[in-house]
Amino acid sequence: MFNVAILGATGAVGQTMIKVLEERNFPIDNIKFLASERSAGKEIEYYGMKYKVEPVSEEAFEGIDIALFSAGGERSKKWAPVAVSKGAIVIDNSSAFRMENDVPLVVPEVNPEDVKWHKGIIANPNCSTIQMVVALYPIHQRKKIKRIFVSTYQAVSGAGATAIEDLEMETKARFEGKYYYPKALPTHIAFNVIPRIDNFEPNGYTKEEMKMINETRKIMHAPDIKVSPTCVRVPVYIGHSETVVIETEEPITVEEAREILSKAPGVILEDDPFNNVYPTPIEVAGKDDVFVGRIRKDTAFDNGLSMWIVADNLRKGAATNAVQIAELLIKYQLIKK
Ligand code: A2P
Ligand code: 11C
Repeated sequence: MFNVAILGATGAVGQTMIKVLEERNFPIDNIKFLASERSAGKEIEYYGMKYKVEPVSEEAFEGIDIALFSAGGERSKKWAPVAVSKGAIVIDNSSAFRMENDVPLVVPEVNPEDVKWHKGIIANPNCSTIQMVVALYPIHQRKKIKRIFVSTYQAVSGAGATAIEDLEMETKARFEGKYYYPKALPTHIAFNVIPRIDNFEPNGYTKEEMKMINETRKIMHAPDIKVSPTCVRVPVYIGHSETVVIETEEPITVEEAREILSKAPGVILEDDPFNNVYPTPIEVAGKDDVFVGRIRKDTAFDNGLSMWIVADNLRKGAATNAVQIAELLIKYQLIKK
């Protein structure tokens, strides 16, 4: 049994982490819910018991075995070294450490063994990257992928609890003929789509897009794979969707891809377009798997395949993946007690 702390417990991902730990019956001795001063004293229920949220502090990490972080990059940079110095292993959902050479970046269905070389911090990848590599890695193992073209349709919950409120408030305001300007998103989201997630880099790509390039290479151990991403925010509460086109070195048929994906860990194939069967975010929200549909031969490349990938960004894209990493730590006996 382990002592667990969640930093960012009041946030959209933090709340989902609590649910996922409970659902998976994670072996917990003591649990601590940490957030900012603003939330101090708020109550959170876990297994029917009420716990008070504590403001994060150095002492809060005393005796903690596993710390799940989801309070933004700045908080991770500040508190992860503190938690590690107190003996905790940090599983960090932010982008703060993902590309550090001594920090494993792990998707349990793809590179579970990478947890073994951690030095205290293990990074949880970006949500849009996780769902893409869960679906593409099994294909890559059979037919090497050279190139990936991906466009995302990302839910507002990826930008946190305030962005969820933004979608609700702006939609209501529009129906009431009132004006509302989003607080957490860069422009209007109700009845709109936004071709910008995170800040722009000098090369014209956003940080979110660069994460999809760099994280994919690191997780799949495929430094040469080419990724061309465009990331878009859509007025959906939960569930990121992606159109993905791959080019493989060898030809691959639709039947082969379906066969591979029907057996792939963490993947559910929902691909019967003529009977209107394909995944959508509303149906996928609340589930832990990555759903794939619309697999078809791409018309622009000889060895090309197109598909549609959907997953719950708060679950497999964040909380579930983090808890699965914690389960790997137990499986490989990496937690010192
Ligand atoms: P709080 O609710 O006290 O602000 P989201 O991504 O949904 O916006 O959630 C962000 C999470 O990060 C929340 O739990 C939030 O707590 C937490 N957080 C934000 N700022 C800090 C901070 N300075 N110290 C600790 N936790 C923070
Ligand atoms: C979004 N993918 O949907 C982002 C959220 O690097 O962990 C996650 C940002 C990150 O807005």
